[in-house]
Amino acid sequence: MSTLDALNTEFGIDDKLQFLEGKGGLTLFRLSHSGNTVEGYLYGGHICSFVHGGEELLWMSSTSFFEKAQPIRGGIPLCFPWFGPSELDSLPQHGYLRLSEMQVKACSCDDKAVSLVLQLATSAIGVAGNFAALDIELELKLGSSLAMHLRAVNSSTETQKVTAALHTYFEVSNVEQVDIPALHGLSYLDKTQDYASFEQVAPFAINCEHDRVFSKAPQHVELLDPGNKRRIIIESEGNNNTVVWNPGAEKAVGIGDFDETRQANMLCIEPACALDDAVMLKPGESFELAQRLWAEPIGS
Ligand code: TA6
Repeated sequence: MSTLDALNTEFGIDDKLQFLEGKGGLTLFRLSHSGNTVEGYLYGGHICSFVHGGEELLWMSSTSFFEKAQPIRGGIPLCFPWFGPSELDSLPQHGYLRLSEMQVKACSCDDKAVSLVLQLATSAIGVAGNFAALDIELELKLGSSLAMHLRAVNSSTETQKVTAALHTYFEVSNVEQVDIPALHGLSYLDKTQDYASFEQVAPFAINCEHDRVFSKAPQHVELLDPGNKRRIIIESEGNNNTVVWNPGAEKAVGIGDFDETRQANMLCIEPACALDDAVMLKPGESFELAQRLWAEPIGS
């Protein structure tokens, strides 16, 4: 029996959960419920599409790699167990989870939602250092919204420092014309200016590279997109920060797997625990970072 057949036999749920061959031969899962659809890869537990109310909410780069050892560009990369560059030079930016094949742990379905739980067992990780002793799990729940919970348990005997982000690439009509009112007036560290601290002015008006780590993260954030006549709602839990990122037109050209022709159509808003807000996980302790996403017509 092929791997796909085995997955479908053990975990498939009629038209609600299927496993298929995705790009680059990677294993794709498709969740469908309440008229909404999510597609993602076991590789990285990486969601690449969320169609809500018939509209795609996520931006994907048409020039993304779909091959092991390379991260997927767009959708929702899971940055874990570190966000940004590693403190150890030899390790990859944004952690090893987005470069690791997850396994299916469980699934279920009722009249409200379909759920899928993926796991990355410690034994599956070939990364040096203490990080190898984290048991990582991603729970996805799709109904009228998409909820995702990234969890980890420190199964080692030493305290581990963890940073993380749900690095969500949203599809927008024009990044210069969208706004995120919940972040107005909040202070942020600007990665493009050596992490100097500033206060966010209103409206956002993103017409150049933005790479901002907001230190007080509201748990309810709305991305207003008048051009698409919609607002995307992001409810998060467990994040100390919110990161806002668009590389700007110039830098986008230099990112090999980034479709620069659609740079103005993306904006990352990322619930995160970053920089000085790292979490110190004692042995046996668990970490959880979560978000729930959905869209509503503007004005409603
Ligand atoms: O979240 C923002 C950020 O950390 C930026 O600094 C930018 O480099 C981006 O993530 C993308 O990182 P990546 O490793 O996926 O190219």
